[in-house]
Amino acid sequence: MSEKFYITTPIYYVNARPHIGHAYTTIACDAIARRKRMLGIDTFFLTGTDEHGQKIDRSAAAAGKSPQQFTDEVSGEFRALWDRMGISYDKFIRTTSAEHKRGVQELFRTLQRNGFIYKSKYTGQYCVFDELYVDVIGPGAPCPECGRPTEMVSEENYFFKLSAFEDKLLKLYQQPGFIRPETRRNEVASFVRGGLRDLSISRSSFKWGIPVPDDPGHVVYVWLDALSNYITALGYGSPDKKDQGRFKKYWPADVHMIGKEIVRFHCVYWPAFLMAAELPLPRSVVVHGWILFEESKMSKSRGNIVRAETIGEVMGWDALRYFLLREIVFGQDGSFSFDALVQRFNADLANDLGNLSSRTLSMIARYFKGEVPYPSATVARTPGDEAIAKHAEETIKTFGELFDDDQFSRALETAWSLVGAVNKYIVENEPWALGEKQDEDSRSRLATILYTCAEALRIVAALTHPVLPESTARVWEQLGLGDIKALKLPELKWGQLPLGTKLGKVEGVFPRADKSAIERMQKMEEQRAQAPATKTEPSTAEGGGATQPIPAPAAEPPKITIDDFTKVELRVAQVKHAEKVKGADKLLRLEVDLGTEVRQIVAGIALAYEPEKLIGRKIVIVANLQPRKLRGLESNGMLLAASVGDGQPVLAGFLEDVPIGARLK
Ligand code: ME8
Repeated sequence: MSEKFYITTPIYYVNARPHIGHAYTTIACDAIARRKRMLGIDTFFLTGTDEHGQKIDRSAAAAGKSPQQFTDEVSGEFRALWDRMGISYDKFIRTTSAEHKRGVQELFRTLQRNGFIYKSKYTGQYCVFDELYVDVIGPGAPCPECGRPTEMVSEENYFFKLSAFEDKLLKLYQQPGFIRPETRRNEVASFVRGGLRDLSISRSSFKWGIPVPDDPGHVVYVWLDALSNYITALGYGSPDKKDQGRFKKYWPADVHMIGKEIVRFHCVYWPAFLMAAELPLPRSVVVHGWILFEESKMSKSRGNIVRAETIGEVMGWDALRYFLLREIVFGQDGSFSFDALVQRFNADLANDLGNLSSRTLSMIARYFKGEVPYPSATVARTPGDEAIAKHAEETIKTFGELFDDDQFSRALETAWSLVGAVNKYIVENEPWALGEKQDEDSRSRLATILYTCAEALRIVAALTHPVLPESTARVWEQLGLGDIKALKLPELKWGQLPLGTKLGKVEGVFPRADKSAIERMQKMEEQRAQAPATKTEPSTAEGGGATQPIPAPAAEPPKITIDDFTKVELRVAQVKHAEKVKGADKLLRLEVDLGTEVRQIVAGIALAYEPEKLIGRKIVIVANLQPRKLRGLESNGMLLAASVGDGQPVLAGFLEDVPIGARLK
């Protein structure tokens, strides 16, 4: 292993508020980074936000904000959450920062200089949701990745010669450990074997991106922009010597941690860009599965999200960290439920570790005036004492091997096997009975037992600190050991607990959660789901502390009768003409055909739809709405659209063909 360690999370799209799916990747990286630091390795942990591209441009527009204002707010939320959770990142990169822009332009120039970029016309389908060029035919054809309708793009673009890298990439995948777990390798290799086409790496029909050097009519394709964060954050492209030094020191990355849906970008596009730029390749791409909630991937677009704040506020951050790393087999999908969270917390933390800690420490406080007792030199040790010491030594070894192989769940399982063994040892040895006796042999025996328990507790706390940073730091202090950060993991072995150490104040670390905890969490999430999107406070430059307010419950909408409903005349109309309304960013003037007449409607969809793309589209309108004037133009009806995310309109439509003028009932 190298003496430095560079680990990255993906940078998160700011079109969604952070949820525990995002927290999962971040927590896993945080745990790894913490362990590396404890091992004495010079570690750099990067996270940040992905803020350019058409998807973000549209989300901002739908929220009625400028892209900069919108991205400032949501990026601030991510950062504030990581700060609240105590995520130990070394740098939080934003793709809208000057250093990143400079680095991306430098990479673009390098690719150009090395002859891997040419200009050509791109005509084809594009999935805005995945920010991906897709091989499907026809307007609205579903994206093969996510199933959403794709959009036709016909632009003069810059292309990257991806096709030149097929063989080199296939060779790269042969390198053991480049893609982890192994199972993901075949998937990527077969994609590459299927043939690679050159990749369009610029867009010219919108502006929210990094301008292509010397051709500002184009912005850099958002994935080239985003992937470059891994090097720009270190200082790639900077004229500053210090930045250059940091880049030289930490690049290549040791681990790019990603979710399984973005493997292609990290294992095909990214190494190809780096090869073309003659830069070293990352040592590994580590792929995890999805957190499922209510049976499907937790995501904003499905609306099935759970916020980390809810769990942190009710159960504590360590509960969330422990649950995600213990319950989910890393690499596979795993389900989240409040019941499972509370069950796991009570069984492993409140009962097993909590009991070991409180029983051991309170007996030392009670029987030895709060000082770590000296194991007896006169009364013989039992095989039971020896077995615990041996078990602890083995745990140090196996925990490390499993953890360093990304098998967090199994690593924690081994630590809990030690916890279980010590709890059993306590029951078998009944220290409380010995505590009642005053004879020297009983005191000596008691000293050995409690020393054994305290030493095992110390080892469990040391090993699990990367997963349970807050609570193990408290256990450490209660053991009288001061700041756990001073611990050097490579030196950890049995028998180092200093004798006679004065314990800190002994108190419970994991209070048991009851049913009301589940109800509270569910209620908090229901309230959030019902409430309209709350305005979020941008965080300070240092992130820090801002919590999202818990919105008040929304009132139940009143029920209406069928007669009320039939008063609303909903009809199919076809857009004949569409144009922007001068001086109003959000408005489009539409002429729509109802079969019997052509009407003028003024609609607030200009930020989400380009007028030309609406021509010929069949939409649904409320035909009997009283006319009203908008910007001096009469609007005679209202079109129907779903309001998604932060209010982005998505027009209602039909999968089958429907005649113009048909009524909806
Ligand atoms: O993909 N379960 O950003 P993103 C597990 N900006 N992990 C989940 C998850 C879930 N339900 N939902 C999200 C992007 N994630 C790009 C990355 S990198 C150069 C650019 C995790 O915000 C998953 O790891 O949509 C995913 O890879 C990451 O969040 C970022 O998702």
